[in-house]
Amino acid sequence: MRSIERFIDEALSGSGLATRGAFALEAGEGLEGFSSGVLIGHLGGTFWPIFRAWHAAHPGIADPLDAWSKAIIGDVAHDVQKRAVFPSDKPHLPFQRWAARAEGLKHGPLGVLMHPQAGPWHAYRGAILFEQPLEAGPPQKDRLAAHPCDMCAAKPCLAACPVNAVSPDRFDVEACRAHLASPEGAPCMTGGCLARNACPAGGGFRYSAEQQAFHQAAFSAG
Ligand code: B12
Ligand code: SF4
Ligand code: SF4
Repeated sequence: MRSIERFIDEALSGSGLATRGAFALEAGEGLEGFSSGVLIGHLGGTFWPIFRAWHAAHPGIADPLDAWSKAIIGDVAHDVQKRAVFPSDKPHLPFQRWAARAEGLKHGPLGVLMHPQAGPWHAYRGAILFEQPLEAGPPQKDRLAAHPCDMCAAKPCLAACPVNAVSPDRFDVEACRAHLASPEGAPCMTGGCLARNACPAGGGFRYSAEQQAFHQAAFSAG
């Protein structure tokens, strides 16, 4: 691991977030003057109890997970005097492309990148950008690691959605949202996406029902 990633990880300790690898920026990604970045996110629900306590102390705040991520990662970026960017920034920045570059991950039918250990149970909360290219570090342990979907013959995610929103190459956002808004969508709203939960990959990293209900509420609200 590069020294800057180690420094960022130390600064993030106690937040439940961690670095998720470094990536080179490419031309056309709209971030003139920057060459590289370090991704920040989580595997499983490591941040959930910490975020929940913060949320309880900040009731009524809009988009609380984005606000918490900006507070935590913004402080670290301030410490290293660099710019922080976030998945919620508009126009949207290509976080999944950066993650594919940083961690060698590929998409599965659920539309999320599949992690070799955590399966679909992980996400990105921000990135810190650098003007200079980051020096080459040692090879990432998980880089270009096996893609869980390639080893999943049964593909239960494709059969578990009651409205067939999940298919090998497309996620039907409209069908999913319509189901979530109907009374029949209650199980997906309270316990999480049935298709994501049918996935055998990353079982030990599965989010709690409470965390899944929080994400589903945010997703269905648009
Ligand atoms: C807009 C958005 C949505 C929209 C529309 C998604 C869409 N399919 O277009 C809605 C609200 C529907 C949505 C839903 C969800 N999202 Co969303 N979303 C985003 C957001 C904010 C912007 C995406 C974007 O347009 N980026 C800009 C383009 C230029 O960037 P990009 O890296 O090139 O990303 C595109 C490609 O990777 C492309 N892609 C490339 N190959 C493939 C292959 C397949 C099969 C698919 C489906 C897509 C795909 O998909 C992206 C465009 O949508 C990103 C955060 C971000 N800034 O990227 C999160 C993000 C992609 N979402 C995420 C998640 C977790 C979800 C949900 C599971 C939410 C939940 N309930 O927890 C659902 C599931 C949706 C699904 N099954 O696809 C995570 C994915 C993490 C991961 N492990 O990969 C992200 C990265 C946010 C985060 N904080 O980590 N999302
Ligand atoms: S069920 Fe199988 S194909 Fe579907 S996302 Fe999980 S590992 Fe991939
Ligand atoms: S949340 Fe429910 S409706 Fe949407 S894709 Fe998952 S299983 Fe299907």
